[in-house]
Amino acid sequence: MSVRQRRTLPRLLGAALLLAAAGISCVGAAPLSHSAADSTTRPLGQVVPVPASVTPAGQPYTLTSATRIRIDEDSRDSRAVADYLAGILRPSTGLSLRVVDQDEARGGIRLRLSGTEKSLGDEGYRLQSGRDGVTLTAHRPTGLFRGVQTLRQQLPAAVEKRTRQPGPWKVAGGTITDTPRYAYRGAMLDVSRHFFTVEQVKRYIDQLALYKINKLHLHLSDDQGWRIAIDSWPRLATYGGSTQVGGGPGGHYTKADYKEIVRYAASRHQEVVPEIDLPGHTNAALASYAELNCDGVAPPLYTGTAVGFSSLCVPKDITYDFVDDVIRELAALTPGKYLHIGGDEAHSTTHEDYVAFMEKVQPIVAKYGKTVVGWHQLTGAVPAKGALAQYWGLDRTSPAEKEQVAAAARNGTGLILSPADRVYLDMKYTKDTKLGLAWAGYVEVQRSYDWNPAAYLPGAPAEAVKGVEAPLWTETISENAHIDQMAFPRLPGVAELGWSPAATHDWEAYKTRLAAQGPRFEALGIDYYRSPQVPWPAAR
Ligand code: TNX
Repeated sequence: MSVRQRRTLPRLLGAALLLAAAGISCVGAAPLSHSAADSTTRPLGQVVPVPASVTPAGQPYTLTSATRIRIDEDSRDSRAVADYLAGILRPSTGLSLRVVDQDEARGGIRLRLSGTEKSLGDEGYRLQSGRDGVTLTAHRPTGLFRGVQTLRQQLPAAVEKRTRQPGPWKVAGGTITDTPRYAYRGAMLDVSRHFFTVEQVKRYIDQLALYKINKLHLHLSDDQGWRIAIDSWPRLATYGGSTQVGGGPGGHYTKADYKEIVRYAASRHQEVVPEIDLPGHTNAALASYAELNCDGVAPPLYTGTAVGFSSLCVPKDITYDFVDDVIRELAALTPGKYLHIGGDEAHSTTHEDYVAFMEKVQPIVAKYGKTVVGWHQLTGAVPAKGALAQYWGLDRTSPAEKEQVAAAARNGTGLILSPADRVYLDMKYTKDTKLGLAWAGYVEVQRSYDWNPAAYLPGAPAEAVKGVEAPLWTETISENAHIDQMAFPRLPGVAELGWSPAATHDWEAYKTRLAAQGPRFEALGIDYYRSPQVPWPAAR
């Protein structure tokens, strides 16, 4: 299917949905009404993120009591993906969907790992669907997992419910071949301003998985709370983690808790990127250990929302013993490649001290085998070779600051794009949004979707852009429902910017596909923001 055809199809579907919402029925492949939409086959490729290539053809596949999930013999990774898929499909369909070796059945859903399909890369997959079955092919297990998300979204939204639902369960016929635009597609959760339990983090991980996000960045320390146990400095967690914004009890992850988050993220093919924010945003640490302060006096714990008032003591040797211990212990808990050292808003650190600090600290990250990520202020020092800078500027950021980041990018520093006035999930949608902040302006759904990461930062080469990330700062966010309201529906748009080819970018087409996610959010219990910019199907 050509790009042009791919882009026309969503428009036609959008028109059909609008007609349906108005109670006008039409004949054809498109849904006739919302309730019919749920039991009608979703056109191939009407998913988020939109696949790179979609070729509808032939008959749909219908799941039945005879359907098996077939895997290659001896592949533990395929079995894990198969069990995950079965776990999603069984409660709603009521089907047994036994996982079997591929030779034990025919047709059905086949998960196939192929050593020769190298062009699918680490995360790509091919989905072939027809009357006899659905085959997902990938070069790596992660590709199968990403393909499963597409398969899930091809099925009616009710498949996401945890109780038995009426079928039929059809997957449109044809072929999807799909690989990501960017290798880094992240979401950040600030567990410092408000603490979130392991269960809450897992819930978010599951939501991110549906949109093919592959990095979970955890902001583990800030002025208001230190959230990870460090054995060599125990008071960081026990005292520094004992409160949060507003003065609640806070909390921290034991090492076992943290390993469980990392394990769970890995089971959803996500890499955890831990962040210890340095040298600013460190009041919780400074309050826990008087000796870390230049004057030797520990400040009180902090439960407000100001930024930029704290700094580690750059000239003191003990500062680097502290940083070495923390990074060593955190790196040991981190199977992933990256370790984020923050570096933002160090307004209480002089420029000279900041540069000196980063010069000493970045080699510590390398010593423990990790690659540095820092907020883009890191480009005001000398970023280590291979480091990534996370750009969180906005339209009104000064040309000089933008150029500093662009120059670093031209010099080999990779960029993760998180422009605050586009993808900060804590920004209010409009003046009426109850939660969130507005310092970067209001960010409605279209604004968060409608930009091009490759051409966003003037003077930065497109190849320097390694991906996108949507941060969720939590000064005003303390419950699952708050996460839902702010992340949905903006997060799927950021996920699409990270995954889908630039040629597919089209707000009109996207908003129709996003609208179709509404019933899925509901089935998943996600309390999303009903943006008036999106033609959500009429409520039943
Ligand atoms: C800026 S973005 C911050 C955070 C705040 C956030 C609130 C960044 C690197 N620093 O400390 O939580 O704004 O939107």
